[in-house]
Amino acid sequence: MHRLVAVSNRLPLCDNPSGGLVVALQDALSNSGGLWIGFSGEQSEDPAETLTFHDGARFQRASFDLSEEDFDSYYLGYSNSVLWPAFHGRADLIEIDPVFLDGYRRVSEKIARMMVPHLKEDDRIWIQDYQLIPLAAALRKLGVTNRIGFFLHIPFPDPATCAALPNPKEMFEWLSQYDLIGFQAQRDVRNFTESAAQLAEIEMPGDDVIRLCQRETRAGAFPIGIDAAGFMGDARKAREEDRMRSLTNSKMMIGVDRLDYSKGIPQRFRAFQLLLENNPDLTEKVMLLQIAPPTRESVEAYQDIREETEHLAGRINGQFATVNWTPIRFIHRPIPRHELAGLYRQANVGLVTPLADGMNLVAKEYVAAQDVANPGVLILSRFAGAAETMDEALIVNPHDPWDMADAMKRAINMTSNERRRRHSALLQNVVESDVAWWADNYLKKLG
Ligand code: GDG
Repeated sequence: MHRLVAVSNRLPLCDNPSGGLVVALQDALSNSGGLWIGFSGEQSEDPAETLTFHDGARFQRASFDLSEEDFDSYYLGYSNSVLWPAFHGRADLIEIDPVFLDGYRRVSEKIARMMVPHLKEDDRIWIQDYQLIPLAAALRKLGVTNRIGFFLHIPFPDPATCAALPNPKEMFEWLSQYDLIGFQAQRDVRNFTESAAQLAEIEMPGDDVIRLCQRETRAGAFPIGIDAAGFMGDARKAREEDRMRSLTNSKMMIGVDRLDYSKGIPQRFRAFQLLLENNPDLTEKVMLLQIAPPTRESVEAYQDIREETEHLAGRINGQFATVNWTPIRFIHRPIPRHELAGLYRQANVGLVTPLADGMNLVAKEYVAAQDVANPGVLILSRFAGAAETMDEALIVNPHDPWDMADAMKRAINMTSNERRRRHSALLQNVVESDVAWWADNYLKKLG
Protein backbone atom coordinates (compact mmCIF):
# COMPACT_ATOMS: atom_id res chain seq x y z
CA MET A 1 0.00 0.00 0.00
CA HIS A 2 1.23 3.47 -0.86
CA ARG A 3 1.64 5.95 1.95
CA LEU A 4 -0.69 8.96 1.63
CA VAL A 5 0.81 12.41 2.13
CA ALA A 6 -1.90 15.07 2.37
CA VAL A 7 -1.15 18.77 2.24
CA SER A 8 -3.66 21.51 3.11
CA ASN A 9 -3.43 25.16 4.02
CA ARG A 10 -4.19 24.54 7.72
CA LEU A 11 -3.12 21.48 9.66
CA PRO A 12 -5.79 20.24 12.10
CA LEU A 13 -3.80 20.45 15.32
CA CYS A 14 -6.15 19.64 18.17
CA ASP A 15 -6.02 16.00 19.28
CA ASN A 16 -9.63 15.25 18.56
CA PRO A 17 -10.32 17.25 15.45
CA SER A 18 -13.72 16.97 13.83
CA GLY A 19 -14.73 18.41 10.47
CA GLY A 20 -15.28 16.86 7.06
CA LEU A 21 -11.79 16.77 5.66
CA VAL A 22 -10.35 15.29 8.84
CA VAL A 23 -12.94 12.51 8.85
CA ALA A 24 -12.35 11.96 5.14
CA LEU A 25 -8.60 11.69 5.30
CA GLN A 26 -8.31 10.06 8.72
CA ASP A 27 -8.89 6.48 7.52
CA ALA A 28 -6.80 6.77 4.37
CA LEU A 29 -3.97 8.36 6.39
CA SER A 30 -4.16 5.95 9.34
CA ASN A 31 -4.33 2.83 7.16
CA SER A 32 -1.34 3.85 5.08
CA GLY A 33 0.84 5.19 7.94
CA GLY A 34 0.26 8.57 6.32
CA LEU A 35 1.42 12.11 6.88
CA TRP A 36 -0.60 15.36 6.88
CA ILE A 37 1.29 18.60 6.33
CA GLY A 38 -0.07 22.12 6.80
CA PHE A 39 0.38 25.63 8.20
CA SER A 40 0.48 25.75 12.03
CA GLY A 41 -1.48 29.01 12.18
CA GLU A 42 1.56 30.62 13.86
CA GLN A 43 3.27 33.62 12.34
CA SER A 44 6.84 34.26 13.44
CA GLU A 45 9.53 36.69 12.37
CA ASP A 46 11.89 34.49 10.42
CA PRO A 47 10.53 30.96 10.66
CA ALA A 48 12.87 28.01 10.12
CA GLU A 49 12.27 26.15 6.88
CA THR A 50 11.59 22.86 8.62
CA LEU A 51 8.56 20.79 9.49
CA THR A 52 7.58 20.32 13.14
CA PHE A 53 6.10 16.90 13.89
CA HIS A 54 3.16 16.50 16.31
CA ASP A 55 1.95 13.47 18.31
CA GLY A 56 -1.58 12.62 19.24
CA ALA A 57 -3.28 11.51 16.02
CA ARG A 58 -3.59 8.13 14.33
CA PHE A 59 -1.28 9.39 11.59
CA GLN A 60 1.76 11.67 11.45
CA ARG A 61 1.19 15.41 11.38
CA ALA A 62 3.76 18.03 10.48
CA SER A 63 3.36 21.79 10.48
CA PHE A 64 5.28 24.84 9.36
CA ASP A 65 5.11 28.48 10.49
CA LEU A 66 4.94 31.45 8.14
CA SER A 67 6.32 34.97 8.39
CA GLU A 68 3.78 37.77 8.56
CA GLU A 69 4.84 38.90 5.10
CA ASP A 70 4.29 35.44 3.60
CA PHE A 71 0.94 35.02 5.35
CA ASP A 72 -0.31 38.42 4.22
CA SER A 73 0.68 38.01 0.59
CA TYR A 74 -0.02 34.30 0.15
CA TYR A 75 -3.13 33.84 2.27
CA LEU A 76 -4.90 37.18 2.70
CA GLY A 77 -3.51 38.48 -0.59
CA TYR A 78 -3.41 36.10 -3.53
CA SER A 79 -5.54 33.28 -2.07
CA ASN A 80 -8.34 35.36 -0.60
CA SER A 81 -8.23 38.66 -2.47
CA VAL A 82 -7.58 37.24 -5.95
CA LEU A 83 -8.41 33.54 -6.27
CA TRP A 84 -11.39 33.37 -3.90
CA PRO A 85 -13.30 36.25 -5.53
CA ALA A 86 -12.32 35.19 -9.08
CA PHE A 87 -13.28 31.56 -8.56
CA HIS A 88 -16.62 32.67 -7.11
CA GLY A 89 -17.37 34.83 -10.15
CA ARG A 90 -16.57 38.17 -8.43
CA ALA A 91 -13.91 39.58 -10.73
CA ASP A 92 -15.00 43.03 -9.48
CA LEU A 93 -13.54 42.21 -6.04
CA ILE A 94 -10.11 41.04 -7.26
CA GLU A 95 -7.20 43.08 -5.90
CA ILE A 96 -4.24 42.61 -8.18
CA ASP A 97 -0.84 43.25 -6.59
CA PRO A 98 2.41 41.66 -7.81
CA VAL A 99 3.48 41.27 -4.17
CA PHE A 100 0.55 38.87 -3.62
CA LEU A 101 1.49 36.67 -6.56
CA ASP A 102 5.16 36.56 -5.50
CA GLY A 103 4.16 35.52 -2.00
CA TYR A 104 1.79 32.87 -3.34
CA ARG A 105 4.51 31.28 -5.50
CA ARG A 106 7.10 31.62 -2.73
CA VAL A 107 5.05 29.82 -0.08
CA SER A 108 4.48 26.77 -2.32
CA GLU A 109 8.20 26.71 -3.11
CA LYS A 110 9.03 26.81 0.62
CA ILE A 111 6.57 24.03 1.42
CA ALA A 112 8.06 21.93 -1.39
CA ARG A 113 11.58 22.37 0.02
CA MET A 114 10.38 21.37 3.50
CA MET A 115 8.51 18.33 2.16
CA VAL A 116 11.18 16.78 -0.05
CA PRO A 117 13.43 15.33 2.71
CA HIS A 118 10.40 13.51 4.15
CA LEU A 119 9.03 11.99 0.94
CA LYS A 120 9.38 8.34 -0.03
CA GLU A 121 9.58 7.13 -3.59
CA ASP A 122 6.14 5.53 -3.77
CA ASP A 123 4.17 8.04 -1.66
CA ARG A 124 0.91 9.31 -3.10
CA ILE A 125 0.62 13.06 -2.54
CA TRP A 126 -2.79 14.74 -2.30
CA ILE A 127 -2.86 18.54 -2.24
CA GLN A 128 -6.01 20.33 -1.09
CA ASP A 129 -7.49 23.52 -2.43
CA TYR A 130 -6.81 26.87 -4.04
CA GLN A 131 -4.17 28.09 -1.58
CA LEU A 132 -1.67 25.51 -2.86
CA ILE A 133 -2.16 25.23 -6.63
CA PRO A 134 1.57 25.78 -7.48
CA LEU A 135 2.78 23.09 -5.07
CA ALA A 136 3.01 20.23 -7.60
CA ALA A 137 5.00 22.43 -9.99
CA ALA A 138 7.35 23.39 -7.13
CA LEU A 139 7.79 19.71 -6.15
CA ARG A 140 8.42 18.69 -9.79
CA LYS A 141 11.14 21.36 -10.02
CA LEU A 142 12.88 19.65 -7.10
CA GLY A 143 12.75 16.30 -8.94
CA VAL A 144 9.66 14.74 -7.33
CA THR A 145 8.13 12.18 -9.72
CA ASN A 146 5.47 10.72 -7.39
CA ARG A 147 1.83 10.71 -8.35
CA ILE A 148 0.38 14.00 -7.15
CA GLY A 149 -3.32 14.78 -6.97
CA PHE A 150 -5.16 18.04 -6.42
CA PHE A 151 -8.68 18.73 -5.21
CA LEU A 152 -10.33 22.11 -5.64
CA HIS A 153 -12.97 22.70 -2.95
CA ILE A 154 -14.34 25.87 -4.57
CA PRO A 155 -15.85 26.38 -8.05
CA PHE A 156 -13.71 26.79 -11.16
CA PRO A 157 -14.54 30.02 -13.02
CA ASP A 158 -15.78 30.46 -16.58
CA PRO A 159 -13.30 31.71 -19.23
CA ALA A 160 -14.24 35.40 -18.92
CA THR A 161 -13.66 35.43 -15.15
CA CYS A 162 -10.55 33.28 -15.44
CA ALA A 163 -9.14 35.84 -17.89
CA ALA A 164 -9.36 38.45 -15.10
CA LEU A 165 -6.58 36.69 -13.16
CA PRO A 166 -3.18 38.32 -13.49
CA ASN A 167 -1.67 35.01 -14.70
CA PRO A 168 -4.25 32.68 -16.27
CA LYS A 169 -1.73 30.79 -18.38
CA GLU A 170 0.53 30.13 -15.41
CA MET A 171 -2.48 28.81 -13.50
CA PHE A 172 -2.99 26.09 -16.11
CA GLU A 173 0.74 25.33 -16.19
CA TRP A 174 0.62 24.79 -12.43
CA LEU A 175 -2.43 22.55 -12.76
CA SER A 176 -0.82 20.53 -15.55
CA GLN A 177 1.76 19.21 -13.07
CA TYR A 178 -0.85 17.12 -11.23
CA ASP A 179 -1.79 13.58 -12.23
CA LEU A 180 -5.43 14.02 -11.25
CA ILE A 181 -7.30 17.32 -10.92
CA GLY A 182 -10.48 16.86 -8.89
CA PHE A 183 -13.42 19.26 -8.95
CA GLN A 184 -16.64 19.36 -6.97
CA ALA A 185 -19.07 19.31 -9.90
CA GLN A 186 -19.42 18.71 -13.64
CA ARG A 187 -19.99 22.44 -13.98
CA ASP A 188 -16.41 23.01 -12.80
CA VAL A 189 -14.93 20.43 -15.16
CA ARG A 190 -16.71 22.21 -18.05
CA ASN A 191 -15.48 25.65 -16.95
CA PHE A 192 -11.98 24.30 -16.51
CA THR A 193 -11.74 22.73 -19.98
CA GLU A 194 -13.36 25.75 -21.67
CA SER A 195 -11.07 28.18 -19.85
CA ALA A 196 -7.99 26.08 -20.63
CA ALA A 197 -8.99 25.96 -24.30
CA GLN A 198 -9.27 29.75 -24.45
CA LEU A 199 -6.42 30.78 -22.20
CA ALA A 200 -3.83 27.98 -22.39
CA GLU A 201 -3.53 24.75 -24.33
CA ILE A 202 -5.63 21.65 -23.92
CA GLU A 203 -6.34 18.50 -25.94
CA MET A 204 -8.88 15.91 -24.90
CA PRO A 205 -8.04 12.58 -26.51
CA GLY A 206 -10.78 10.73 -24.63
CA ASP A 207 -12.54 9.92 -21.36
CA ASP A 208 -11.05 11.93 -18.57
CA VAL A 209 -7.53 12.01 -20.01
CA ILE A 210 -6.35 15.43 -21.12
CA ARG A 211 -3.14 16.97 -22.40
CA LEU A 212 -2.82 20.25 -20.56
CA CYS A 213 0.11 22.53 -21.48
CA GLN A 214 1.76 19.52 -23.12
CA ARG A 215 1.53 17.23 -20.09
CA GLU A 216 -0.84 14.31 -19.77
CA THR A 217 -3.16 14.49 -16.78
CA ARG A 218 -6.75 13.67 -15.85
CA ALA A 219 -9.63 15.73 -14.54
CA GLY A 220 -13.02 14.83 -13.14
CA ALA A 221 -15.82 15.66 -10.72
CA PHE A 222 -15.63 14.13 -7.23
CA PRO A 223 -18.50 15.66 -5.22
CA ILE A 224 -17.48 15.86 -1.57
CA GLY A 225 -19.79 14.51 1.12
CA ILE A 226 -20.13 14.80 4.90
CA ASP A 227 -19.61 12.43 7.80
CA ALA A 228 -23.28 11.48 7.47
CA ALA A 229 -23.35 8.84 10.21
CA GLY A 230 -21.62 11.19 12.67
CA PHE A 231 -23.98 14.04 11.93
CA MET A 232 -27.10 11.89 12.17
CA GLY A 233 -25.89 10.66 15.55
CA ASP A 234 -25.22 14.20 16.81
CA ALA A 235 -28.64 15.38 15.70
CA ARG A 236 -30.44 12.47 17.39
CA LYS A 237 -28.54 13.10 20.61
CA ALA A 238 -29.19 16.85 20.58
CA ARG A 239 -30.61 17.59 23.99
CA GLU A 240 -33.81 19.51 24.50
CA GLU A 241 -31.95 22.20 26.41
CA ASP A 242 -29.72 22.84 23.40
CA ARG A 243 -32.74 23.80 21.36
CA MET A 244 -34.40 27.14 21.09
CA ARG A 245 -37.21 27.37 23.55
CA SER A 246 -39.02 30.50 22.43
CA LEU A 247 -40.28 28.96 19.23
CA THR A 248 -43.24 26.84 20.12
CA ASN A 249 -45.72 28.61 17.87
CA SER A 250 -43.58 29.74 15.02
CA LYS A 251 -41.85 28.01 12.13
CA MET A 252 -38.11 28.35 11.98
CA MET A 253 -35.88 28.71 8.96
CA ILE A 254 -32.13 28.32 9.43
CA GLY A 255 -29.08 29.57 7.54
CA VAL A 256 -25.53 28.55 8.54
CA ASP A 257 -22.67 30.10 6.62
CA ARG A 258 -19.26 31.56 7.17
CA LEU A 259 -19.88 35.29 6.79
CA ASP A 260 -18.73 35.47 3.17
CA TYR A 261 -20.03 37.45 0.19
CA SER A 262 -20.33 34.24 -1.85
CA LYS A 263 -22.98 32.85 0.50
CA GLY A 264 -25.76 35.24 -0.54
CA ILE A 265 -26.86 36.23 2.98
CA PRO A 266 -28.15 39.74 2.09
CA GLN A 267 -30.11 38.29 -0.84
CA ARG A 268 -31.62 35.72 1.53
CA PHE A 269 -32.61 38.45 4.00
CA ARG A 270 -34.24 40.48 1.20
CA ALA A 271 -36.27 37.46 0.11
CA PHE A 272 -37.41 36.98 3.70
CA GLN A 273 -38.38 40.65 3.83
CA LEU A 274 -40.46 40.19 0.67
CA LEU A 275 -42.12 37.10 2.17
CA LEU A 276 -43.15 39.10 5.24
CA GLU A 277 -44.30 42.10 3.20
CA ASN A 278 -46.52 39.97 0.98
CA ASN A 279 -47.84 37.65 3.70
CA PRO A 280 -48.96 39.66 6.75
CA ASP A 281 -50.51 36.45 8.13
CA LEU A 282 -46.95 35.19 8.74
CA THR A 283 -46.35 37.89 11.37
CA GLU A 284 -45.10 36.11 14.53
CA LYS A 285 -45.45 32.79 12.67
CA VAL A 286 -42.01 32.41 11.10
CA MET A 287 -38.48 33.40 12.01
CA LEU A 288 -35.09 33.18 10.37
CA LEU A 289 -32.12 32.08 12.46
CA GLN A 290 -28.90 33.02 10.70
CA ILE A 291 -25.63 31.73 12.13
CA ALA A 292 -22.71 33.41 10.44
CA PRO A 293 -19.30 33.16 12.13
CA PRO A 294 -16.86 35.75 10.79
CA THR A 295 -13.81 34.84 8.68
CA ARG A 296 -10.93 36.69 7.00
CA GLU A 297 -11.85 39.86 8.83
CA SER A 298 -8.78 41.78 7.74
CA VAL A 299 -9.83 41.58 4.08
CA GLU A 300 -11.94 44.64 3.24
CA ALA A 301 -14.64 42.81 1.30
CA TYR A 302 -15.39 40.82 4.49
CA GLN A 303 -15.78 43.97 6.58
CA ASP A 304 -18.21 45.27 3.95
CA ILE A 305 -20.35 42.13 3.94
CA ARG A 306 -20.53 42.18 7.73
CA GLU A 307 -21.74 45.75 7.75
CA GLU A 308 -24.26 45.14 4.97
CA THR A 309 -25.69 42.05 6.64
CA GLU A 310 -25.98 43.59 10.10
CA HIS A 311 -27.56 46.71 8.71
CA LEU A 312 -30.10 44.76 6.68
CA ALA A 313 -31.06 42.47 9.58
CA GLY A 314 -31.54 45.55 11.76
CA ARG A 315 -33.72 47.24 9.16
CA ILE A 316 -35.92 44.20 8.59
CA ASN A 317 -36.32 43.62 12.31
CA GLY A 318 -37.18 47.29 12.78
CA GLN A 319 -39.80 47.05 10.04
CA PHE A 320 -41.59 43.89 11.22
CA ALA A 321 -40.76 43.01 14.85
CA THR A 322 -43.47 42.97 17.50
CA VAL A 323 -42.97 42.97 21.25
CA ASN A 324 -43.16 39.16 21.15
CA TRP A 325 -41.23 38.43 17.98
CA THR A 326 -37.94 39.22 16.26
CA PRO A 327 -38.09 38.00 12.65
CA ILE A 328 -34.32 37.61 12.10
CA ARG A 329 -31.94 36.33 14.75
CA PHE A 330 -28.44 36.91 13.58
CA ILE A 331 -25.66 35.12 15.47
CA HIS A 332 -22.30 36.39 14.49
CA ARG A 333 -20.07 33.80 16.17
CA PRO A 334 -19.45 30.05 15.80
CA ILE A 335 -21.60 27.69 17.83
CA PRO A 336 -20.61 24.13 18.87
CA ARG A 337 -21.29 21.34 16.38
CA HIS A 338 -23.71 19.38 18.61
CA GLU A 339 -25.83 22.50 19.07
CA LEU A 340 -25.79 23.11 15.35
CA ALA A 341 -27.03 19.58 14.68
CA GLY A 342 -29.93 20.13 17.11
CA LEU A 343 -30.87 23.45 15.52
CA TYR A 344 -30.84 21.94 12.02
CA ARG A 345 -33.18 19.23 13.27
CA GLN A 346 -35.49 21.73 14.84
CA ALA A 347 -35.63 24.01 11.78
CA ASN A 348 -38.60 23.54 9.44
CA VAL A 349 -36.64 24.98 6.53
CA GLY A 350 -32.92 24.89 5.68
CA LEU A 351 -31.82 27.90 3.63
CA VAL A 352 -28.73 27.24 1.54
CA THR A 353 -28.70 30.01 -1.04
CA PRO A 354 -25.12 30.87 -2.05
CA LEU A 355 -24.44 32.94 -5.17
CA ALA A 356 -21.56 30.54 -5.91
CA ASP A 357 -20.30 27.56 -3.93
CA GLY A 358 -18.03 24.59 -4.61
CA MET A 359 -20.35 22.09 -2.93
CA ASN A 360 -21.89 23.46 0.32
CA LEU A 361 -21.79 21.00 3.17
CA VAL A 362 -24.52 22.74 5.15
CA ALA A 363 -27.07 21.45 2.60
CA LYS A 364 -25.99 17.88 3.34
CA GLU A 365 -25.74 18.42 7.11
CA TYR A 366 -29.26 19.84 7.21
CA VAL A 367 -30.63 16.76 5.44
CA ALA A 368 -28.66 14.35 7.66
CA ALA A 369 -29.91 16.05 10.84
CA GLN A 370 -33.65 15.75 10.07
CA ASP A 371 -36.11 13.49 11.85
CA VAL A 372 -37.14 11.10 9.04
CA ALA A 373 -40.70 10.94 10.33
CA ASN A 374 -41.13 14.72 10.26
CA PRO A 375 -38.37 16.23 8.15
CA GLY A 376 -37.84 19.87 7.21
CA VAL A 377 -37.49 21.22 3.68
CA LEU A 378 -34.20 22.19 2.03
CA ILE A 379 -34.15 25.30 -0.15
CA LEU A 380 -31.02 25.14 -2.30
CA SER A 381 -29.36 27.55 -4.69
CA ARG A 382 -28.81 26.31 -8.22
CA PHE A 383 -25.29 27.73 -7.93
CA ALA A 384 -24.17 25.39 -5.13
CA GLY A 385 -22.29 22.34 -6.42
CA ALA A 386 -24.71 20.35 -4.22
CA ALA A 387 -27.55 21.21 -6.61
CA GLU A 388 -26.14 18.75 -9.17
CA THR A 389 -26.97 15.82 -6.92
CA MET A 390 -29.75 17.19 -4.66
CA ASP A 391 -32.53 17.99 -7.07
CA GLU A 392 -35.28 16.93 -4.64
CA ALA A 393 -34.59 20.14 -2.74
CA LEU A 394 -36.52 23.28 -3.74
CA ILE A 395 -33.98 24.69 -6.19
CA VAL A 396 -33.90 28.50 -6.37
CA ASN A 397 -32.15 31.37 -8.11
CA PRO A 398 -30.54 33.30 -5.22
CA HIS A 399 -30.48 36.51 -7.28
CA ASP A 400 -34.29 36.47 -7.54
CA PRO A 401 -35.99 37.44 -4.25
CA TRP A 402 -39.44 36.58 -5.67
CA ASP A 403 -38.34 33.06 -6.52
CA MET A 404 -36.82 32.61 -3.06
CA ALA A 405 -39.81 34.09 -1.22
CA ASP A 406 -42.10 31.72 -3.17
CA ALA A 407 -39.93 28.75 -2.21
CA MET A 408 -39.99 29.84 1.46
CA LYS A 409 -43.77 29.98 1.42
CA ARG A 410 -44.01 26.64 -0.34
CA ALA A 411 -41.60 25.06 2.16
CA ILE A 412 -43.47 26.41 5.17
CA ASN A 413 -46.76 25.01 3.85
CA MET A 414 -45.52 21.73 2.39
CA THR A 415 -47.51 18.61 3.31
CA SER A 416 -45.79 16.02 5.42
CA ASN A 417 -46.07 13.43 2.61
CA GLU A 418 -44.21 15.63 0.19
CA ARG A 419 -41.61 16.53 2.83
CA ARG A 420 -40.94 12.88 3.60
CA ARG A 421 -40.74 11.92 -0.07
CA ARG A 422 -38.24 14.65 -0.88
CA HIS A 423 -36.22 14.08 2.27
CA SER A 424 -35.90 10.34 1.83
CA ALA A 425 -34.39 10.74 -1.66
CA LEU A 426 -32.02 13.44 -0.42
CA LEU A 427 -30.97 11.43 2.61
CA GLN A 428 -30.18 8.38 0.54
CA ASN A 429 -27.78 10.43 -1.55
CA VAL A 430 -26.14 12.08 1.49
CA VAL A 431 -25.59 8.71 3.20
CA GLU A 432 -24.35 6.84 0.12
CA SER A 433 -22.07 9.61 -1.10
CA ASP A 434 -20.48 10.46 2.22
CA VAL A 435 -17.03 11.84 2.82
CA ALA A 436 -15.34 8.43 3.13
CA TRP A 437 -16.81 7.46 -0.27
CA TRP A 438 -15.43 10.71 -1.71
CA ALA A 439 -11.87 10.15 -0.46
CA ASP A 440 -11.93 6.53 -1.50
CA ASN A 441 -13.15 7.31 -4.99
CA TYR A 442 -10.57 10.02 -5.51
CA LEU A 443 -7.64 8.01 -4.17
CA LYS A 444 -8.53 4.96 -6.28
CA LYS A 445 -8.51 7.12 -9.35
CA LEU A 446 -5.23 8.77 -8.36
CA GLY A 447 -3.61 5.45 -7.60
C1 GDG B 1 -15.41 25.11 1.24
C2 GDG B 1 -16.20 25.42 -0.04
C3 GDG B 1 -17.23 23.15 0.09
C4 GDG B 1 -20.40 26.93 9.85
N1 GDG B 1 -20.74 27.67 10.93
C5 GDG B 1 -20.50 26.92 12.01
C6 GDG B 1 -20.01 25.69 11.59
N2 GDG B 1 -19.95 25.73 10.25
C7 GDG B 1 -19.51 24.59 9.42
C8 GDG B 1 -20.68 23.97 8.69
C9 GDG B 1 -19.97 23.28 7.53
C10 GDG B 1 -18.76 24.19 7.29
O1 GDG B 1 -18.61 25.02 8.43
C11 GDG B 1 -18.98 25.09 6.07
O2 GDG B 1 -18.86 24.31 4.93
P1 GDG B 1 -19.39 24.80 3.52
O3 GDG B 1 -19.31 23.68 2.58
O4 GDG B 1 -20.77 25.32 3.69
O5 GDG B 1 -18.52 26.04 3.10
P2 GDG B 1 -16.95 26.54 3.11
O6 GDG B 1 -16.46 26.79 4.48
O7 GDG B 1 -16.96 27.73 2.23
O8 GDG B 1 -16.11 25.34 2.46
C12 GDG B 1 -17.52 24.65 -0.05
C13 GDG B 1 -16.32 22.87 1.29
O9 GDG B 1 -15.14 23.68 1.22
C14 GDG B 1 -15.90 21.41 1.35
O10 GDG B 1 -15.30 20.99 0.18
O11 GDG B 1 -18.45 22.48 0.28
O12 GDG B 1 -18.20 24.88 -1.27
O13 GDG B 1 -16.46 26.82 -0.14
O14 GDG B 1 -19.50 22.03 7.90
O15 GDG B 1 -21.37 23.11 9.55
N3 GDG B 1 -19.69 24.68 12.43
C15 GDG B 1 -19.86 24.92 13.76
N4 GDG B 1 -20.32 26.12 14.24
C16 GDG B 1 -20.67 27.13 13.41
O16 GDG B 1 -21.09 28.19 13.86
N5 GDG B 1 -19.56 23.94 14.63
